[in-house]
Amino acid sequence: MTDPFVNAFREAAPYIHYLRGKTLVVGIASHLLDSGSLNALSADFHLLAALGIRLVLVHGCDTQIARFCPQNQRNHAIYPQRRIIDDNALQFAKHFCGAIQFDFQAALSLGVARSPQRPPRLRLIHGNFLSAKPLGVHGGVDMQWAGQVRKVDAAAIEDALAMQAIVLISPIAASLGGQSHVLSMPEVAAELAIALQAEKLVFLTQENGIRHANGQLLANLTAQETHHLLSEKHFSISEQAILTSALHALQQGISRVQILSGSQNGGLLRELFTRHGAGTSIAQDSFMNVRPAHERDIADIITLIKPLEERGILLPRSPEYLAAHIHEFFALEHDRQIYGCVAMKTFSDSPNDAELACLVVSPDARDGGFGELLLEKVLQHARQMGKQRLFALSTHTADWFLERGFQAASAADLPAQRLAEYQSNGRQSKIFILNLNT
Ligand code: 1C4
Repeated sequence: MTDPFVNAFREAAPYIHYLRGKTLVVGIASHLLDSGSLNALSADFHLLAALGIRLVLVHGCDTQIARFCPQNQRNHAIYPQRRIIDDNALQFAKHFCGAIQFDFQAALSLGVARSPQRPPRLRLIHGNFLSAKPLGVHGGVDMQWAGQVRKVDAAAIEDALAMQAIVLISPIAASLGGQSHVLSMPEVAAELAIALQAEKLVFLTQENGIRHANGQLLANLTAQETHHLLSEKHFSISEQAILTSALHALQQGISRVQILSGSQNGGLLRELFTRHGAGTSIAQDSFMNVRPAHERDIADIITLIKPLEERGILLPRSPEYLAAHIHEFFALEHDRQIYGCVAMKTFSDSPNDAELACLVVSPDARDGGFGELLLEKVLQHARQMGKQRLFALSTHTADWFLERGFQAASAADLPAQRLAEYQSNGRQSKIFILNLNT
């Protein structure tokens, strides 16, 4: 039996490799700054930085303003998700943001002190990386010192990241009129991710992720599903603000937004370095994607098919064969990992026929409809190419094909080229045909 630590570490390896040198923007909800989560989070930030991940952290201050300046209410009819910031609230926000920078410095130093092999000192850089503009007057109500992001100085942040520093950004920035404005943390995080073309935008919140109105935690959402959920209006103000900014970031080309608990120990690590992640992941499109396979997928395809070849379920395919025929393959991909494949073979002696071959879904992704998704892709491709019959040969999966409309057939139905191979390999596979004209 393999040690669970060894398994977990091996599972993390491709993610570590993939995230090295990539930029991660992490929005930290203001609730977490009160809850004592900062030390645990900072230890994880330390680890991420040590793994070569470029970190930009943005914290909120909304909970603290609400507590210390209760007169600064929100008025959603006037400006959704934002509160008016008067002089008093602005002063408070400046004090709070100043103090929290020192708390971050202290928490990051703790991570260093705890390590027996003292790692190099981590730099934390904070600066005027943003400019702001006032929200203005809405419906006759002046939002006062509440502002929004005007510009992100991406070049300056890049310079700081190039020094292997963690960049910490507070939700206050100056306008060109020389006034400070309090910004929304989710908006700042999204604008930073867009300006830096970050690999991921992560929101650390008090909740475990996004829940359906019935309480069910939603692990994966598309942008369209998120729009729909937002219209159901069962979210808190902070969740609405995060989801709205997440959608904006996705629209502007960020491929993935993750929302997870910042108070659950190690949640961020689980999200970044395990297959199943933690919390809610939002992407522009569906999570499992079937696309044409490329040469760079060959190693992953070999890992998938080898055990099945050894058990006689699939025909043996050498790396050379795969390299020569990779254009016939489709890969099932999620988060840049290959979870399945299928090939569509054609026959020069029988131009109306195609064969669905090398169909595999990784054991940890089975029974999720992905086999069906791969089949759909081949059907679509075969129809586009004007094929009239699709074959499949199988030793173990007869019912799977019969349940999907294939008919049992005989060797006499095979194209001559395929018949010759069938007779020579002696596998006595069952033969199935789907008529594509019906
Ligand atoms: N028989 C019947 N039903 C099966 C099944 C099986 N062997 N395996 C899974 N199912 C059922 C599940 O019970 C589930 O049923 P339910 O709960 O919905 O009632 C349903 O299928 C799940 O469907 P899905 O769409 O979620 O399917 P996935 O689990 O995503 O994937 C695979 C289904 C069969 C692809 C998956 O189980 C798998 O990878 N199995 C191991 C590989 C395998 O058997 N592949 C089929 C190959 S046939 C070969 C070649 O090399 O070209 C051999 C050629 C020759 O000459 O012999 C092929 C085509 O690759 N041929």
